Amino acid sequence: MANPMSMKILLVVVLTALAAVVQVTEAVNYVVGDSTGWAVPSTSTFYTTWANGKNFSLGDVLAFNFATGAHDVATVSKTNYDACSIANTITTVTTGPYNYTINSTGFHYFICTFSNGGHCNSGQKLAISVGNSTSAASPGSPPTPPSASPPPPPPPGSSASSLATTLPLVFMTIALAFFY
Ligand SMILES: *[C@@H]1O[C@H](CO)[C@@H](O)[C@H](O)[C@H]1NC(C)=O
Ligand SMILES: *[C@@H]1O[C@H](CO)[C@@H](O)[C@H](O)[C@H]1NC(C)=O
Ligand SMILES: *[C@@H]1O[C@H](CO)[C@@H](O)[C@H](O)[C@H]1NC(C)=O
Ligand SMILES: *[C@@H]1O[C@H](CO)[C@@H](O)[C@H](O)[C@H]1NC(C)=O
Ligand SMILES: [Cu+2]
Repeated sequence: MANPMSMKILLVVVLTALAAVVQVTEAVNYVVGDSTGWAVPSTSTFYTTWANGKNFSLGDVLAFNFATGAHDVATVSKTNYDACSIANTITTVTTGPYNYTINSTGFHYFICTFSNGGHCNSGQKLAISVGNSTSAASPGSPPTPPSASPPPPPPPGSSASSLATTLPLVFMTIALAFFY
């Protein structure tokens, strides 16, 4: 028979673990450039500064706010990012605003291809590093997909929101356990 005290300790441990899981799985929505949006910035280091100190994770969203026809969002290699080369883009999205869901770890490079790379040369370029959110892989091993399927943006009523609704229930249950 478990004594009441150890039951309470167990509940606290479970609750703490649950809170940690909720924090880890919560996707963050980043507005690229904040109020500046996705534009030709006033300083060429603007988007580097914006990205500094941010911890991007799988499932997070980068919201590129721009008007269709004024800018675009191209994903490119590091080489083309550095050179602002618009020749070999990986993907190009011309319709704004655009929500990019981070679906792989490592570096991601974005540029605007307008003005034959002129916007990019003026600083409309973004590089982000996405850390390993899952347990550490062995050093030197090739990057492995962290999960079988990349986390899709949670539609209403899916895991994230259902967790949010079940969590208060968990709290209530624990509160009751303390009273009785
Ligand atoms: C980003 O993650 C690292 C390592 O987990 C941590 O040291 C740092 O404080 C985090 N930065 C922010 C802005 O949360
Ligand atoms: C982008 O995501 C934000 C936050 O989830 C949402 O408010 C906005 O409507 C989305 N925009 C597009 C174009 O999907
Ligand atoms: C990640 O998203 C981009 C843009 O939506 C897409 O082109 C690419 O195929 C995706 N990669 C994976 C591994 O799903
Ligand atoms: C992910 O972890 C591996 C192994 O520890 C490391 O080599 C790699 O640089 C990490 N990637 C990122 C984006 O931190
Ligand atoms: Cu542009």
